This record gives sequence, structure tokens and C-alpha cells, in this order.
Amino acid sequence: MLTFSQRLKELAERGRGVVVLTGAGMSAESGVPTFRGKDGFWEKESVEDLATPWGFARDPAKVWRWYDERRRQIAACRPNAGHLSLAAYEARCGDLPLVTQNIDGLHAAAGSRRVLELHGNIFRVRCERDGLVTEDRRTPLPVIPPACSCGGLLRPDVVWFGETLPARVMEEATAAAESADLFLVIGTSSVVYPAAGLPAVAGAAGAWVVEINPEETPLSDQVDEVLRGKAAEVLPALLGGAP
Ligand code: BJW
Repeated sequence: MLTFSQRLKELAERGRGVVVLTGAGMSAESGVPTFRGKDGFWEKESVEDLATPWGFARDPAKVWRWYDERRRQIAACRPNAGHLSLAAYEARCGDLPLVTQNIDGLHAAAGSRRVLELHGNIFRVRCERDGLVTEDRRTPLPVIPPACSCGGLLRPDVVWFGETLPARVMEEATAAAESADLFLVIGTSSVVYPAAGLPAVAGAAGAWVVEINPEETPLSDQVDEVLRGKAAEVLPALLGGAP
């Protein structure tokens, strides 16, 4: 049985200064696999081969086959009750900065309007030669690896290890964390930086920091409150469900 502190209930009810950070666990109940843990990608796949710029330079077709399969899988997924709860809460509050490490687009699909995608989006491609970014939702892609009209190699418009995050998005996420009264950290293992540093930014600026996760993480003993449960169950109970 989940219980919420009085402070959390008041802050959630007030609905001002609420900021959200999500990770792969947010989409787990939609059917999108996570990265770490026993069923996570990194149990069976090599991070170095698939999620680094040097892995892509070595074998773009291998990386693209993996992304093509993930695009196919994600295209079949729908927002879950947690995504829908956040979108409905934003509609009631008027503003809800939603910082996400997820590349699946499910927050926008649920109707969230202020989504800050720290690690890009799997349905965008970027040309390695001219830098042009375009949306491409085709699954499967007709040719692997895909090429730009300029002849350059296309890559997924996502952020791999060793690459910097989009500067403006990171600035906006940091500013949101600094001004938060309530900071909800949902479904992330909190090991990948700089995203994993945002709860500390919010906490240092005075926010009540709450972790929502069925498992313990390195962040668990640094937050003000822990809600041990799944996002699709905890969020409707805390913020209300979708209308
Ligand atoms: C549920 C649930 C349910 C399950 N409900 N919850 C400082 C210190 C140390 C290292 C670094 C540092 N600063 C930078 C680094 C290096 C590196 C890093 O952090 N390394 C650490 C791993 C050690 N960071 C970077 O390289 C970043 N760039 C950067 O910092 O640039 C500056 C720089 C450049 C060069 C040198 C130094 C600095 C870039 C990071 C990019 C991460 N990219 C990926 C792939 C994105 C594209 C794609 O999806 O293909 O992003 S890796 C992967 O991890 C993905 C995720 O967004 C990210 C985080 O994972 P997440 O979301 O936390 O998922 P999981 O699977 O780990 O956890 C799921 C959680 O959900 C679990 O806790 C479950 O319990 C929970 N859960 N079911 C709620 N139903």
C-alpha cells in the first residue's frame, strides 16, 4: 500500500513548480525495454558497439540494424497510464517541464507539451556530413545504413556515450531543476550523467525530491521521499489519472 507524505500531497495538489525527470522505466509498462537490469539491453548487447560514436564509425550497418529493430518495436508501443497521468496533470497545472532521457516520443504521444528530450529522438535522423536533422518514422528503413540526399551517412539523432547533450535542452532542464519546488525522478537508474545530476541541482535549490522506482538506485538515499512502485501505478495514484 502506497503512502504519500503530507508535504508531497500539498505540493502535488498545488501544482506549481513541479518538474519531472524520466528514464527508461517510465516506458517499461508500454513495452519498451530498459537498458540495465536483468532484461535490459546492456545484459546482452555491447554498449561500446551500439551506443558510442566510435562503435558507429566502426560498423554503421550493425548499429542501424539495432536501431531499426528498436524503431519497429517502439512504433508499436502506446503511452501507458503513467504518461497519460503526467499529460493530464500538465493540462490542469498549465505548465509541467518534463525532462526525459527517453528517445521513444511517448510523452509527446500522451499529450505532454513541454518535453525536454535530453538524449534525442529515435524517429529523427541526422546527416553526418551536412548536419541536417529530419524526422523519419518509416519502419523498417528501406536501406541500411541510410544515406542523406547529399550522399552523407545518416545516423540516429540520439546522444551516445562520449557525446555532449543538446546545449539548449540541457540549459532549460537545469533552469527548470533550479526553480523546482517538487522534483519527481521517475524510472531511471540514475547512473548516466549529466541527467543523473539534475536531482541534486533541484535538491540544492530547495526542491522536495521524490524518486518513483520499483528498485533501489544510487539516488535512493539522497532523496526526500521514495515511492517504491511502477510509474503506471504510482503516478495516477499521486497526480490523478487521465480523464
Ligand atoms: C521502472 C519500471 C517501472 C523499471 N516504473 N521504474 C560524470 C561521472 C561519470 C561519468 C560521466 C560523468 N559525466 C559524463 C560521464 C560519461 C557518461 C556517463 O554518464 N557514464 C556513466 C554510465 C558512468 N555520460 C555521457 O557520456 C553523456 N555525455 C556527456 O556527459 O557529455 C559530456 C562529456 C563528453 C565526453 C566526456 C565527458 C563528458 C552522454 C550519455 C548518453 C546516454 N545515451 C543512452 C543512449 C541513448 C540513445 C538510445 O536510447 O539508443 O541513453 S545510454 C542509455 O542510458 C540511454 C538512457 O537514456 C540512459 C539512462 O538510462 P535509464 O533511463 O536510467 O534506464 P535504465 O535501464 O538504466 O534504468 C531503468 C530504471 O527504471 C531502473 O532503475 C528500473 O528499476 C526502473 N524501472 N520498470 C518505474 N515500471
